[in-house]
Amino acid sequence: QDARIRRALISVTDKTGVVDFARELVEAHGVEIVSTGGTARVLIEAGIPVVPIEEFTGFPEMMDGRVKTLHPKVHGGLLARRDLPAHMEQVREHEIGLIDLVAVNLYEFERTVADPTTSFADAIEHIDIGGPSMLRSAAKNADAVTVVVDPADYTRVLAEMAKYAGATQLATRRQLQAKVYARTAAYDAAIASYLAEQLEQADASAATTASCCTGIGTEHAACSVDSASASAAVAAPAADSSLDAAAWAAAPAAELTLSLTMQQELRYGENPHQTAAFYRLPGASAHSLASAHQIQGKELSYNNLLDTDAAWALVREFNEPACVVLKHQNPCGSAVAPDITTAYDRAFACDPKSAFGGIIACNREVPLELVEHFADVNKQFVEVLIAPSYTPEALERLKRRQNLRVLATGGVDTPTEMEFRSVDGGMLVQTVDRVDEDVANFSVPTKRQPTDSELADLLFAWRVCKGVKSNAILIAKDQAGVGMGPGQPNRVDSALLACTRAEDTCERMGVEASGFVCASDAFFPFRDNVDVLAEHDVTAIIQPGGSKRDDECIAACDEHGIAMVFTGVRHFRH
Ligand code: 93A
Repeated sequence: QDARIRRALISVTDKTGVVDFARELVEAHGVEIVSTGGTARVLIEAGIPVVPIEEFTGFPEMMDGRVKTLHPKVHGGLLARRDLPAHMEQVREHEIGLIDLVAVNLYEFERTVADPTTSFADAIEHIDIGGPSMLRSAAKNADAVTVVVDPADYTRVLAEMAKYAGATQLATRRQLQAKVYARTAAYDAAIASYLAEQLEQADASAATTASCCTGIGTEHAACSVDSASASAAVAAPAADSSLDAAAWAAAPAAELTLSLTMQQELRYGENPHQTAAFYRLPGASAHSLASAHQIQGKELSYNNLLDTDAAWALVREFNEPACVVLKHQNPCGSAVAPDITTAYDRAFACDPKSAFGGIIACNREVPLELVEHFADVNKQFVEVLIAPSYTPEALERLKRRQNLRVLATGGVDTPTEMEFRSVDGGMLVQTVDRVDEDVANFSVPTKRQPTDSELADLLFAWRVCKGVKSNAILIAKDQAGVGMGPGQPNRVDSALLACTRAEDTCERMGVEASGFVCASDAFFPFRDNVDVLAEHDVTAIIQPGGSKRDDECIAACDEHGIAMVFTGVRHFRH
């Protein structure tokens, strides 16, 4: 197509280089310049002839500039297909002037909201509507229209026009086209992220939280990562970066754009020679780790964050008071009890040796008594304590452990719905794993049904097992996780490990090693697991079922008098 540029529409907030660009368009190529208010003024002052936008559209700029270029004469002039006679007929009929080049850059929304003193109303006024619309129209019609969103491209366009008698090449227009949609997607992502953050802040200030909190890291004031450069360029259907997990799950977006907000620069990564930082996702749940407030203690490390995340994910699965002691991604202690201090005592008792240097997570307000138990009675060295809130007395007592990182989430809610993990050169995205299956759908294929107390322990173990690395086996007794077999590459080793730990726990506590129940995160491939568990006094098992050899396992259970529950759902955690 003839892409000679005869008319250009220039409307820019960043006026860098625009005068020289417009001057050369006019003087070297005889281009007619149409321009909006502020841009037109700058060009006219520089002595460049300009057709004001009002004259071009026959309509005044109105509503404080909210409506300047949103007019069919503009969008018709950009979108008309020069190769279709019907389009060109309509152009003539409605006296539309074709626009061959658009140079637009947008109201500076990102810069405006990066200033913490910006009001909400001011932020909204900085949402550019007309600019992105023109860019998108022009880019859609890149077969005929040259679109320049980046002032750095002015010289390139001029150079090409000089070479090709006032026209640009299709290959160039295609590159400029792609640049436009990347820019408008990043722009919308920044708006969505700002609005989601505002909603969260409103929620957070509505909720009652401990008073003396400071944010983890630099919170909100920190720089917003430019999605075009540093963005991990994942997630969120483009128009909505607030991570609508249900919408995404229904139709995973082919292209996902995510703008991440820097939450905290970390001293280093998993190891001291690795560089690391913590970013906040748009749509982070109100009581997520990313939303938590650090009340006191040393700076959180990369590994602290990983382990605290795993611990918090686990306790928020429980409605009743629950405590988890977590080390290296696995809950080495877990218990529920009528009160949170008892839950802590019982969780700690599961494995005091492993609890050294662990994370404590509680799903209830932490009272003084609990702090006294871990600090004075157990003298437990703790890396991080995370809970919805703390009583004033507990906070006072915690001050004596200056280094202990104490986090308040302000409440307990359901987790952020989407999960991201990186692989070499890529990103995996999934909806979050929750234990929300309906017990009514569980079945018991064995001759023996679990007793009420076995069933209560099975349901407890099933929840905790979700937080254990696969292959995961968890042995529970009296609503506490007494033995754990995490992360073995074969399930029977996990079972053996869990049973041994359970027996050690009982020996240490001076109680009989019996009345164990077992949860397995995925089905048993062979009956050998059942045989091992039976040998170690497990009387009831909960697992998904669905193995080719279920029949073998059911027969083994029946031989040993074990009751087994099938959940039909598995909870791998790799
Ligand atoms: O307020 S808008 O969303 N409505 C419009 O119709 C419109 N047209 C252009 N913003 C609009 N623009 C933007 O104005 C451009 O994207 C550009 O950033 C800015 C240039 O305004 P001025 O030429 O008055 O400085």
